[in-house]
Amino acid sequence: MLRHHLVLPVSTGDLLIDPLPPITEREVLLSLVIPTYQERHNIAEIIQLLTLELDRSLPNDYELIVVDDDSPDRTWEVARDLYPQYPHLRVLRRTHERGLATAVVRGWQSATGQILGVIDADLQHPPAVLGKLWEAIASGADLAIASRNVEGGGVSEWSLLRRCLSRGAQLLGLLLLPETIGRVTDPMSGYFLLRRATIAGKVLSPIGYKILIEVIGRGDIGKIVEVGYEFQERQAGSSKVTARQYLEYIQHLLRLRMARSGRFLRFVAVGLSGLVVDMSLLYLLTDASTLALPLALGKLVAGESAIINNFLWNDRWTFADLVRTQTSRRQKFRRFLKFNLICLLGLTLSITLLNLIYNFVIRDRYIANFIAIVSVTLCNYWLNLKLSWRSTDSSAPPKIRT
Ligand SMILES: Nc1nc2c(ncn2[C@@H]2O[C@H](COP(=O)(O)OP(=O)(O)O)[C@@H](O)[C@H]2O)c(=O)[nH]1
Ligand SMILES: [Mg+2]
Repeated sequence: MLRHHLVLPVSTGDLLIDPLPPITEREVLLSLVIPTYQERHNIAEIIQLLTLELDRSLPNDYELIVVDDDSPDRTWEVARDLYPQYPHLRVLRRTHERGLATAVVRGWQSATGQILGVIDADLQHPPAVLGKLWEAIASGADLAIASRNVEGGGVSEWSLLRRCLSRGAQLLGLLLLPETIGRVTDPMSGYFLLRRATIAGKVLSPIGYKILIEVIGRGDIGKIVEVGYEFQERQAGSSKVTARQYLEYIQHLLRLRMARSGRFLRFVAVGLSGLVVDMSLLYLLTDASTLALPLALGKLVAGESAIINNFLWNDRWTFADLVRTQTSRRQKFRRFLKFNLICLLGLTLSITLLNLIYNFVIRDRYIANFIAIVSVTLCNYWLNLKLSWRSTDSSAPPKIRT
């Protein structure tokens, strides 16, 4: 294998992971990123421990990628000097960008593995847990997280204030992004493995420290497994967390919220355009002054035209990012059939709800209709996200040799 005694270049541009690893002389299964800033006193030990662990469980099938943000203590240089002892080690020195979460993505961009991971350099994440995380992935999980909040996990020496801050941050996340933060017990974890395919093709845009919420928020993640671990106290160096990281966390949550709500607003806008199509056609086809076709026939044509209109807009705009890799005619037609089916289901539901609300809850047909439309829109959106666009071609995750 060609050994670089130079520190490797870092990608720039979008924080986008390719579905296929870059072509190199050697591919591996696992690429583990170790973000560092001012860790010269920890880096040798963490590399040694990780190598011992992985030489046992994945001999010759892993790489360790240190991503250092040009630390003034020259961590990158200390790491690079370890090359002769560790053939699986690579070092990236980043000079144009800063921040933990983006460092992790830059590391993954240069990764050759199908499984990507991250672990802190400061020995607070015990390398021994890697084995269990790997097992979870090998048995089909998309994401395996080392967690402080499941059995076997903990933060023994944390002060009450620190525990409260951590729980408070989690609670805020739950309020703003329940569908993301609520999926795991330790959304703040910085120690996990995931399948490349779950985030490939998505433009990531994290701020600050919390790479895991970005991955769950924007990735296409099915099964998640959490493995307990005890967060160790730092022995050398110091934490870089300050009040600023709390602010960045809130900013990050808001950005993710906007990204997700933006999709819903697009869906609603498309729905309104469908309403215009439906109404106009109904007028043109059935009005006495125009074609005067039978009402049922006119409504059928108008309704189906609105469905086609909505499908095309949603496919090109609302869910465009989800279909980037599924552009064949067959895949598109399958999405259309599912969309059609869900719309018909929505219509049935809407009529039923309208009747139920009008007869049993509130005797005002417009309020009843409004409640029915809002409920059905939410239901339609969710079903289409999960069925028509999210998993058009869901194949089983690739089996991994352990
Ligand atoms: N590349 C890079 N790594 C960072 C940065 N900030 C922190 N890290 C690394 O990320 C890991 C976790 O950081 P730390 O400050 O210990 O966070 P804490 O454990 O939550 O207190 C350590 O390996 C740090 O060296 C950064 O801005 N860039
Ligand atoms: Mg730390």
